[in-house]
Amino acid sequence: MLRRIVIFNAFCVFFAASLSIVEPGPAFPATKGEVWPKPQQETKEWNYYKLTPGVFTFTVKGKTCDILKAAIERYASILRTTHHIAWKHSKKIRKQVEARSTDSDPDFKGALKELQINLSAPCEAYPHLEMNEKYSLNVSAVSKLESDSIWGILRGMESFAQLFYLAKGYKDVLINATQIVDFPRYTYRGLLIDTSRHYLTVANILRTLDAMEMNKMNVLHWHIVDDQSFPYQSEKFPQLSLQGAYDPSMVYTKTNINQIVTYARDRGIRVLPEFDVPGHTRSWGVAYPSILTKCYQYGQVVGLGPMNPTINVTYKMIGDLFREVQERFPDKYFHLGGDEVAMDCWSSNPDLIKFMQEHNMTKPSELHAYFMTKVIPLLGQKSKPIVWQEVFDEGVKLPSDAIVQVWKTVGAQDMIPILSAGHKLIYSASWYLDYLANGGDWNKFYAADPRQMIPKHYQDLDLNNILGGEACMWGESVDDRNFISRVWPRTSAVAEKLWSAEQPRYNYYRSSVYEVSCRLEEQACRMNRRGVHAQPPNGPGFCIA
Ligand code: CP6
Repeated sequence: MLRRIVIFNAFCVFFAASLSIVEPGPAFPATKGEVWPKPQQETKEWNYYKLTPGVFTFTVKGKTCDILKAAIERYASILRTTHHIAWKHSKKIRKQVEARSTDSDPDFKGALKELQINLSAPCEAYPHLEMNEKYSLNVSAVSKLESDSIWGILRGMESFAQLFYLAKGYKDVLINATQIVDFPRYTYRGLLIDTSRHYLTVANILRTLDAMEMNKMNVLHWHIVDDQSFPYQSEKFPQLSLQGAYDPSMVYTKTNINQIVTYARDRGIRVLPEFDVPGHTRSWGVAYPSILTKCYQYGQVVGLGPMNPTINVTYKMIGDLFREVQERFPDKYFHLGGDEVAMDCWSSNPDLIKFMQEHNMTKPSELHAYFMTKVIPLLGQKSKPIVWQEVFDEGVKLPSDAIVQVWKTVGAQDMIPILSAGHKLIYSASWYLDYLANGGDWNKFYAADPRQMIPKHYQDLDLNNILGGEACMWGESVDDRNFISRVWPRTSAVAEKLWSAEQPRYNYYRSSVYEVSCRLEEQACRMNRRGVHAQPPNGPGFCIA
């Protein structure tokens, strides 16, 4: 026992001696009023203004619509809340800290009067892949926000809200004179949620959309069903969720989906449904076992596997269900999955072996190609397909407007053949949120920039076909309780890589890491102020929320 204590103490002495000296205070002090993700072009002045509720107003100078009206309500409320947090805090500390005064400060330019919003084109009904998100913002006593698109106005209003900061020691909410011209580096900036492995409540999905808006992300990829449960409530096939959901309460009704899609649209976020076929479909088979393949071992049926690609009922059901799903989700794209098909089950089934022989197929991946080739046309004119990379890798002839999502290999390797074939792609291999490293662990996400990964000598590839990327929060290890803090602010790192200007190859030891850390510290605190309980990104620190 004694020896153990001696060894333990020796360790402590060793670490104390090898660590640098610890200074008091936060590891990375939060910035004040820095916009996350960082704007493309920005200049800030020393001059600043004060937010006074009752004085400040939003005014509409150009076109308007319901989306803009809702946004004004929303951001007016956010500013009131920010002011209230400062006021509450100043009450708490007024005995200890002498409030600093702005009275004799030459940089103080008085009350902020208004934000004039000038939208020059009519609103679009829904956000879409090619939407314009560019805006310019000029903060002064009378501030101006301009854009050719409602989506740009939304991004600009978020930036405007983020420029406000709480001044330490006094109750004021301040904003510096600032000029911003801003637009995204990538058009597709997504987050995947998985509501099959664990059910997420509608309230939590709406909160996630709030968080995405705060980070200028624009696609919620909803991996709604999978092997473990079928929470999508279908009108045409009610048995799917009646039998396939974890619990009768754990379903998404037509009304729920409508609410989520509208809430997302109001924030310039697309909702991309995924119904993963032919693999990851075990939950479909609780009510409809006949559409799945019987897997054999030693001549015995041992269970059900992927969908049965050889029978018409499979395609009939997929077609009917997808037409219903297309009515509920207005997006022009539909994610068909196509990943991780258990082909060993297919090649164990005597009926499928016979089918392959009759169709001159030599390997089960040809069955996969056959299946996808039959499913893609079921989407009709209403939507275009997105598929996981296996579908491309296994040689399916994809329509030229299909998008391929890369998830298997970190780096350029899997992207190059897809780009060479002229397809558009979405990259997610570096952004698996279910991989946890130590501490805040956002740094490894921040190091990835998909266009930067392609070696320079691939000059003839069109890097604009890398539309963007997606952080993936697979549901095995997260439920309704830990979901938000697992996703945020780690996903904020992905959001900045996808929005902001290209940065030199990121190196953990560069001094810019410090600057980014301090800005992320502020962003995480800001999210908490607005009701998104993001975890601390950087170790020791504090947040007044
Ligand atoms: N579920 C589905 C998953 C995964 C995929 N598809 C997955 C695979 C590997 C890792 C994480 C998630 N859980 N339907 C692959 C796209 Cl490491």
